[in-house]
Amino acid sequence: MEVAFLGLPLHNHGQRAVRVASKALKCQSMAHSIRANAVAAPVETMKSAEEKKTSTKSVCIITGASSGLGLATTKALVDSGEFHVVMACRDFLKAEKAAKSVGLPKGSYTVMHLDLASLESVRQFVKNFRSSGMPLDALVCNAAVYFPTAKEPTYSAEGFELSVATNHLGHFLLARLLLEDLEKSESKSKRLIIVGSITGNTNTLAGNVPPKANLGDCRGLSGGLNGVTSSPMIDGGAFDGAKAYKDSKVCNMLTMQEFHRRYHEKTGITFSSLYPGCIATTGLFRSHIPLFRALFPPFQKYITKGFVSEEESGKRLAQVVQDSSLSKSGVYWSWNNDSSSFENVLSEEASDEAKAKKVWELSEKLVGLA
Ligand code: LMG
Ligand code: NDP
Ligand code: PMR
Repeated sequence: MEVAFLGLPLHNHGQRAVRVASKALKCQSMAHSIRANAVAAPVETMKSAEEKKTSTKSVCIITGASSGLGLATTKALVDSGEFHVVMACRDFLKAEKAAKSVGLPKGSYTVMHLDLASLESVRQFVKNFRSSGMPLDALVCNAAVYFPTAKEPTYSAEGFELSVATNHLGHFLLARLLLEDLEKSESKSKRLIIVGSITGNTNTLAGNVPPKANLGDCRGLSGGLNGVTSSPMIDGGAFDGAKAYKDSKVCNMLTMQEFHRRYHEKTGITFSSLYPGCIATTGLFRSHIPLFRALFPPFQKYITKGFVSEEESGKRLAQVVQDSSLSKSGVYWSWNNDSSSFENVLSEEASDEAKAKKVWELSEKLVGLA
């Protein structure tokens, strides 16, 4: 078997994809039974006290809620007593275990299958969610993958480079489809949040660590990121996993602002992005070299001082979902070391209106909306 740097198998992602695909089939039917239980409350009226309580809660979908930031945010929202969380995850059993590991009470969450690396799965998720009868008050686009050691690109079901496909294109389709559900929400504060990052912003030190994010003229995105007739990279360059991740975060932040410009006034929805802090212990770094995984947390804790715990990051994202002081639309939120939130300034590229429009229009074509 081919082996990459320091013993990490090169075919890791391929093997994972196969395992997840077979698991997904098994999980569909389990998802049904759990959904039927958890979902009954919001649609039925005369039920037990417990179910009545659920029906007064707002509903928030969080993608990638099976670990890291997504799980911690789920926990914070459920603990607030105000939210029922739909954990939109590609690995049903992992999500169930994760929910149990943080002590989420039965009925306070619903796991639904979503694989962002397949547009078909995104569309199916939207159908499943709608048939559950739950309203939608907040959507958090949180899931992401990062392939820093990959020498060659891997691809989504539709053949798009996998990190941009998962982190940006899957979420772009999901958010576009669920916009009408959010619009129907009776909540006073309906929100659509797309998680961004400091590393996509070249107006920061962290954003200047090579390779830097740069979408260029988007010729690779325009060509479909397929590595055959076009480059797998948005800017048309040679594949670089770390850059693809940072580029995908730029797309996330541009998309949030384009949503704001197109839909905030019309719908009243609050659109936001954020940098939750450096959560150096999450699964995001699972395919990085072991030395990096060992040194990264202490480096962030003691040298950059940018480190935050998963719990703290979850509280921050939960604020963006529910806090009335963070209800302004079009904002990229960050936090000071004393954990007070502020409206941060995006890099020139991540706030470029013409680029946002271009990424929006090219993404529409790739996901089949235009
Ligand atoms: C790329 O390496 C990889 O090629 C790619 O696969 C992906 O991982 C990508 O961003 C992710 O990084 C780029 C390179 C950039 O990264 C490294 O070389 C990291 C070190 C790897 C060494 C082995 C593992 C150890 C991991 C430890 C991680 C934390 C580091 C701890 C030690 C830090 C001590 C300071 O890195 C560089 O090229 C290094 C220099 C980059 C600086 C860029 C900053 C630009 C702005 C200049 C400001 C002045 C610098 C002040 C620095 C103060 C630091 C305290
Ligand atoms: P994790 O790896 O812990 O969590 C990522 C989640 O995304 C996992 O639940 C994962 O599922 C899920 N996911 C990955 N691929 C897919 C897919 N195809 N379909 C559905 N779900 C998928 O990382 P983090 O918690 O750190 O990352 C969460 C967000 O925070 C990301 O948007 C990241 O960019 C952002 N962020 C993270 C920072 C950090 O320092 N960690 C800093 C700034 C931003 P599974 O459990 O099955 O693998
Ligand atoms: Mg970075 C100065 C502060 C700072 C902050 C807040 C981060 C956050 N990083 C900082 C500095 C540096 N980092 C410096 C000076 C270096 C060179 C030694 C450095 C290196 C580095 C690497 C190799 N940093 C990294 C990596 C990664 O692989 C991570 C990455 O880029 O993922 C895309 C990463 C990160 N640094 C951060 C944050 C938040 C990350 C990770 C994740 C993300 O953006 O989501």
